Amino acid sequence: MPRSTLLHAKLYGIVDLGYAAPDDLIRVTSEIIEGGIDVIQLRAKGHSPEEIQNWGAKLLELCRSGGVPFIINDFPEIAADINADGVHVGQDDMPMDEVRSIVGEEMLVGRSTHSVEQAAKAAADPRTDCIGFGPLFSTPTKPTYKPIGTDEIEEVHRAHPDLPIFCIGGIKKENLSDVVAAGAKRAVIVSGILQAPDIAAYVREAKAILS
Ligand code: 3NM
Repeated sequence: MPRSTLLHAKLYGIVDLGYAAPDDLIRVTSEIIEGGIDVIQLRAKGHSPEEIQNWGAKLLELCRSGGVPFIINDFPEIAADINADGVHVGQDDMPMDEVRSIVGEEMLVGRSTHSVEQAAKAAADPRTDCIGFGPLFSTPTKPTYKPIGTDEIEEVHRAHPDLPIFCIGGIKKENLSDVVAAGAKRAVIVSGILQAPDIAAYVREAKAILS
C-alpha cells in the first residue's frame, strides 16, 4: 500500500483490547468503519500471538470490505502472515532492517515517537512510512508515559513536511480542535472512540473537526 494513503488520512483508530472485549471486536470495528475512519490498528497488549493473529485475520477482512487500511501493532510476523496493510512498532521494538526483513518493502511501517528527537531519528530512515507523536496528554491507555503537550507539534511538522505524522495520546473530540490549532494534521483516538455511546457518530464528528 502506498504511503500516500497515510498522507491523505486524517483520523486513525485503534481497536484496543484494553477497551473492547474479544466478543465485541467485530461490532466495534464495523461501527468505526461506518463512521468513516481512515486507518485501523489492532492493539492487544498482553494477548498471545495466536489470539492476535486470529482477531487480526477477521478484522482485516472487515477493513478490506470497508476500504480501510489495517495495521497490526507490535508483531511484524503476524502482519506478514495475514497480509495486513501495515505494522506499527514502538521505540523499544525492532530496528527497521529487522522489521523490513519480515514484512518486505511494500508494507506500511509506522513507529511511535515521544519527542522531536525521536521523530527526527525515525524520519531519517526513508522506510518509515508514518510516525505517532505523543502522548500529547496523560492517558490511561499508556499510563507510564510522560505527556509531551502540544508545543512541539508545529516544529515536528515543519521538520518533516512529507512524513505522515499522527498526534496521539489523550486526544478526544472535546480537545481535538485545540490539537488542530496547535498544528496537528492527523490524530489517533483510542479510548474516546471505544468508550463512545455511539461509535460511528463519534468518529464522524472527530473526522469533521480534522477535515
Ligand atoms: N501510544 P487514548 S499514546 C497507544 O504516545 C498510544 O505513542 C501513544 O490512547 C504514544 O486515545 C497511546 O485512549 C494511547 O489516549 C492513546
